[in-house]
Amino acid sequence: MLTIAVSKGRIYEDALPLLAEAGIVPTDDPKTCRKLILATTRPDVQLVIIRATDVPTFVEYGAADLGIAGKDVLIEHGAESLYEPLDLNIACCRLMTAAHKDAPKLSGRIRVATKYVKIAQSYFASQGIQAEIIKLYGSMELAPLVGLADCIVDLVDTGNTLRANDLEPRELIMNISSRLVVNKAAMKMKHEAISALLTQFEKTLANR
Ligand code: PRT
Ligand code: MG
Repeated sequence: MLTIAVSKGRIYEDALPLLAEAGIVPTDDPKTCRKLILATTRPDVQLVIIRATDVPTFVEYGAADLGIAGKDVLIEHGAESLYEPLDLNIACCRLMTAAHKDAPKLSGRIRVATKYVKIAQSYFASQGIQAEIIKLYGSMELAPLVGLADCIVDLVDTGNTLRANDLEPRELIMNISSRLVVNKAAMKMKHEAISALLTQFEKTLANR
């Protein structure tokens, strides 16, 4: 049995066509079904539906053989213990700094609200900017509006969320896409099944 960890939401939606090309179609829809383990049309493959930030943990411990996770989550988690053989080029976005549209260019010692503490720390260090990082778990956009922080570090896709809150994107930190990750032991023990799947994904991606 191969177990693939996927998060509900945009990654799941973008991963479905890719999985389908490999003959993997879940027999339930996680939007309407509360099951956390989904069987698929392939009797040797099941999906586990978990929070995006938990995907590296499940794969690292071998609770899932494979996983699909955003590069943002992988970097923040520290994914040295995982193989990352494929950029799936799905759920693409940009990790950026953002500030109030009327705020001047940031300088001096600044306060930054983000859920990406590690990435933010190393980014501002690399820029020679003294930053105090404030960890938040969501609604980062609120922080500059209520004086909690001078800027935020968050994912931007259309920019609508920033605009709706009078913020604007400032510096690009990195481009983000979702990656396939593989447990190292599973890569050895289930080599045949996993490499067949990798080959199939590569073929689909090459045709896009
Ligand atoms: O939602 P939940 O708290 O369960 O977890 P999550 O937010 O980590 O999961 P989810 O499904 O929202 O995101 C999973 C992954 O999708 C992320 O780790 C990214 O790799 C990828 N991704 C791609 C995004 C976006 N695009 C994105 N736009 N994740 C989040 N956003 C959010 C962003 O944080 C901001 O709030 O969407 C908003 C900005 O979008 P625009 O279009 O308004 O710019
Ligand atoms: Mg979300």
